[in-house]
Amino acid sequence: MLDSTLQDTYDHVLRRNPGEPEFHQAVREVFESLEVIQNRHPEYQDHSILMRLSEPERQIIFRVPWVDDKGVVQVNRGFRVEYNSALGPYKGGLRFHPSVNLGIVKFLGFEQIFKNSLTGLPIGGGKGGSDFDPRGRSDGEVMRFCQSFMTELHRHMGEYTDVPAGDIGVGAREIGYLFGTYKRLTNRYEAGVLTGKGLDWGGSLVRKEATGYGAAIFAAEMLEARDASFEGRRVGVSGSGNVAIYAIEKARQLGGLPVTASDSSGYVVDEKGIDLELLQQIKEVERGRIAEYAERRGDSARFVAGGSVWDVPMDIALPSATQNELDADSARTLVKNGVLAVSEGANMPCTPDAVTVFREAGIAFGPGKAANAGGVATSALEMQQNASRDAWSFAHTEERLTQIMKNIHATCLETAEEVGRPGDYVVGANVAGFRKVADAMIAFGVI
Ligand code: NDP
Ligand code: 2IT
Repeated sequence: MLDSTLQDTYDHVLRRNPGEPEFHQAVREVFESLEVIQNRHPEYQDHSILMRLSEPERQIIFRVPWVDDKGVVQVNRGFRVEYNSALGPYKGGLRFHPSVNLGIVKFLGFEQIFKNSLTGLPIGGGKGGSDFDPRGRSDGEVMRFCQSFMTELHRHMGEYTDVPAGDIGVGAREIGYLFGTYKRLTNRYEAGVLTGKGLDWGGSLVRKEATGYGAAIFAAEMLEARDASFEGRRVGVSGSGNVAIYAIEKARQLGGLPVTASDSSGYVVDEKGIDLELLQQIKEVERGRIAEYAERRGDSARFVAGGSVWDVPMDIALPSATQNELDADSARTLVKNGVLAVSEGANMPCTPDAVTVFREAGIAFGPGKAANAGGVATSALEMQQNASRDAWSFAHTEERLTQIMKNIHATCLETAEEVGRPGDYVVGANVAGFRKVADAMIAFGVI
């Protein structure tokens, strides 16, 4: 149960947003964390900050018609939730996946507010996407879809207004089609209006790697705080997309042995450690399925259709696929197998019950809004480079990313300690992320 004021506000959120369970879940977790500061900060209540934060500043829903390769007209639904601009222009990714609906986009936009605040960089929170399913679509189909999507979205964007990027189903190819369309429609080469761009046309080195690298760095920081490290540890990663691939790379660089990867069909275990080049070839170049990894890798690897990747014994878990992919049963299995740290590469991959299992077992648990903030942080670095018409080296950009992740880790720990919940990264991330946004909203008055 929440305390009575928070419960009233939460009930109000439930009533006003029916049928959006992921949004409710994300809001509830933040409200639970804020109980520890309720009494110390009557001003937040006086200014109805939580009520205001529960309502996006703007929600855009639009039709996306396009013509497939057979000449048939298809219609998808497009979304952009411009959630909160207290700290900067709306910033957050676009997701193309059949499961996308308004509630999913609101949950992701809500998380993004606090994540972006934690980076310490001047970015507000937003998210968008479509129920378009890129799987099995040709390049031409993806291009025509992106062109139609941007034909509507462009009027809501701008480098000082709203700056989208990638997420599930949206990578460099899609950002290219989207940026090309934006440029044509506006007649402006406004590089800072989208991030995750190609390196030849305004993109930043390290952006592609940043989310996965950051999630592994966050895990390393949590381990170090407990006098442990990646060295010689088995690392389990779920997913095999952008975040998973670079979480695997960084885990290996840090001395760990990444042994798993997955997609929605199943998972692979590779006792010799995941072969990064082979994984990149299959997923990034060929856009294939993870089952092919086991077929091509030889004896050390096997594919398990269906099933849970979390059944594989591991010391460090980096869930990097999608929301609610790791439930309480999986969490109990991980704990039984001796997991030391869980760092969320994906957004909200662990269910609330799974988080409770980790908390009660004393496992170091890094919530997504802290652990996967490296992606959006590097997007903000891309915006900095675009604004100054500059391009930084890989080493310099990676150094900035590493420092940002270390700062986020330290902020979470210090804040958790300050509010009487030492070691609780969930409370630390939510309170620290929230305070900056709330204070800015108070400074701006009721707008
Ligand atoms: P990609 O599209 O590159 O990869 C997604 C991976 O997750 C694929 O392996 C996919 O398998 C799997 N997956 C997606 N949806 C499901 C599902 N419903 N059930 C099972 N598996 C699924 O996306 P990203 O790597 O970019 O994103 C992964 C997660 O990280 C998401 O939660 C995203 O919000 C989060 N994130 C991404 C950031 C970024 O910079 N890209 C930044 C911060 C967070 P399949 O191909 O079978 O669908
Ligand atoms: O969830 C996320 O933080 C992202 N998909 C990245 C957002 C961004 O603007 O880089």
